[in-house]
Amino acid sequence: MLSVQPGVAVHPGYLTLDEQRALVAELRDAAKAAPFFTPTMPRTGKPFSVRMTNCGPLGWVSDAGGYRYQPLHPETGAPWPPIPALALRAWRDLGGDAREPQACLVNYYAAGARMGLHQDRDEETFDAPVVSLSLGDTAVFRIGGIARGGPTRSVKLASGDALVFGGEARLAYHGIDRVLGGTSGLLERGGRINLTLRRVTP
Ligand code: MD6
Ligand code: FE
Repeated sequence: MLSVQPGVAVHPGYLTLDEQRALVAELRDAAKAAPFFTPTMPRTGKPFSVRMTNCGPLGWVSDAGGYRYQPLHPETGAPWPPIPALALRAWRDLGGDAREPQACLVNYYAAGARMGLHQDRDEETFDAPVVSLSLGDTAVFRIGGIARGGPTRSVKLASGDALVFGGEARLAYHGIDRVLGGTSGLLERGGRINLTLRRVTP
């Protein structure tokens, strides 16, 4: 375990290669039930470069109606598929004593996709940490403090790494600067998948 700053820990190689492959297979099934969609920014309507889907009772979406959690896929109207077993295991291993996760956001980064600095603050409770799993190409993750514009540092997240993000860092600004193409052979078409598990209600 590598402590990045108080509340933020990276667990390099948390998932073995076999587990990473099994999780990708679970996600392939999930994406059949809940296809990846392209979220848009609430005010500008600008599309995200990251494509998303969700698993679990609640899914995070963004469109003209704002950022929110909802129980149904925005395009198919179907409930989200269940959270993959290995993701639930990560939550139980790393999430402390928090209640079961309600949302598992799945982000897909094709070449050139990134995610700007943001806070995760659409949940009704910040008591539980966010547990994140990375699959595929290595990402450059940037993290700062809870005020926008403060100093930041970057950490590389490789395939199989877990990140726990909680405590005094739960509202810290963070984002993905870039994904380093060709650094992993896990995903047939390359790119990166990130799962973030969250508790939404107390
Ligand atoms: C990503 N992750 O790794 C984006 N948020 O692709 C996040 O935005 C994130 O990894 C909160 C906590 C952990 C995360
Ligand atoms: Fe985030």
